[in-house]
Amino acid sequence: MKKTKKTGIDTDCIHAGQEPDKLFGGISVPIYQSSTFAFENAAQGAARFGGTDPGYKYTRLGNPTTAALEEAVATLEGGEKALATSSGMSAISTIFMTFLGQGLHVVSTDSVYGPTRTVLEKEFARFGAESTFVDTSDINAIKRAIKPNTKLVYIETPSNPTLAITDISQAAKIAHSNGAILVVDNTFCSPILQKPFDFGADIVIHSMTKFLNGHGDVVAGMIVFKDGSLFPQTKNVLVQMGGTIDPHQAWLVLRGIKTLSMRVKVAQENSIKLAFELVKHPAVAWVKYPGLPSHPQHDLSKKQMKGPGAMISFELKNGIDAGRTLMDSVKICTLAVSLGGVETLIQHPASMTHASLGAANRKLSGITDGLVRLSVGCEDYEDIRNDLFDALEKVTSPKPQNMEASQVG
Ligand code: LCS
Repeated sequence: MKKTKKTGIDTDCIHAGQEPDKLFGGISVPIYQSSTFAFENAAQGAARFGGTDPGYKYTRLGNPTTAALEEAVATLEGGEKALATSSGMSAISTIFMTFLGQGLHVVSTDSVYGPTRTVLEKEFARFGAESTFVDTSDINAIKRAIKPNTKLVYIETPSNPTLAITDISQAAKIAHSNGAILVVDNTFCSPILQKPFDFGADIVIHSMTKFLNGHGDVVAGMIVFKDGSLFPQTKNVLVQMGGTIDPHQAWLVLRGIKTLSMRVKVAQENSIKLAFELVKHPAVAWVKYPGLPSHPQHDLSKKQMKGPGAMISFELKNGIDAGRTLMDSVKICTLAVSLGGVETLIQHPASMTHASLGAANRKLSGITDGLVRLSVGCEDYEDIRNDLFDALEKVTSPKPQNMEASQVG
């Protein structure tokens, strides 16, 4: 796209980073499926490694298809630079590896995606990094957790799976006034619904496995930087630790992004209708969805999100036994982890995505044993609704709650 003026986000999904190919004019970015790049002569090779020639050298260090994807996502987020990674967890651990270390501290949302917490508590702790997990939807809890050695405030908003919403502006103020940086995992919203840089974030993280790609066929991640200042040190860590993306994977995400805006809007429309119907169902104990006035941060969601999104968490009156019957009875909604794709997925965080946290941490983070998480897709609304409501018909007889999650998902 020859950019003459600022374009809208729907246009950017289709064109940002995606210039027609210079060789033949193909409108789809070519997949440079090459591990290495030939130099014309020894001097050119030396200049590339010396940094005076910006050409490509080796795909772990940079690749044209990957660069197109990085430009696309940086544009969508309103950031200056981006680094694509092999998974969302690779993006997250690269950030921890870059900014934490012996005696350094991170304050994090307690109900983050399970492995984000586990990697800090079990892996980074082995190297002397400290972490404190708090309910960051309570801004005072972040303030209380800050220490002189805090380098990172890490928030996931809305959080997975409790959909708690953290005030990004407030979190940024606290982080900055204590010399720390604010990192926001924007996976649940995508840049279509939330732009953390507009509220003071320094770095945005994505599991591109989710909404950005959206087709359930790729695992990938992205780190986006508001400005260039934190980019070089992070890039060094990423390329040396080796968590970079493969060009074919990068191309699949680029293709997915072309329809990001349409997918998010359809899935969100379905979710709004579903949340308002679910909340009235007699078998349902509660529904957590940012679009419902009953959501504790409903007003904040309207301030910092452009829409309530496509993730719904709910609990049935008869707890996990009823949830299990529901999950075993659906036919169109698929029982699977992951989220943000065109297909509606249903899963049980306590025994699947958040099993690794252990019962005590789950309880502290509000992840109840009966919580069922729905990632609403783009199927016909009536089909999703009827599938779920037919399955809810089977949830009748009350049974005691005796769930003890042990599997790792
Ligand atoms: N951040 C969030 C908010 C996530 O939900 C996930 C994965 C990740 C990061 C990690 O991304 P990955 O490495 O898998 O690309 N969330 C998953 C979930 O809720 N179910 O399965 C994976």
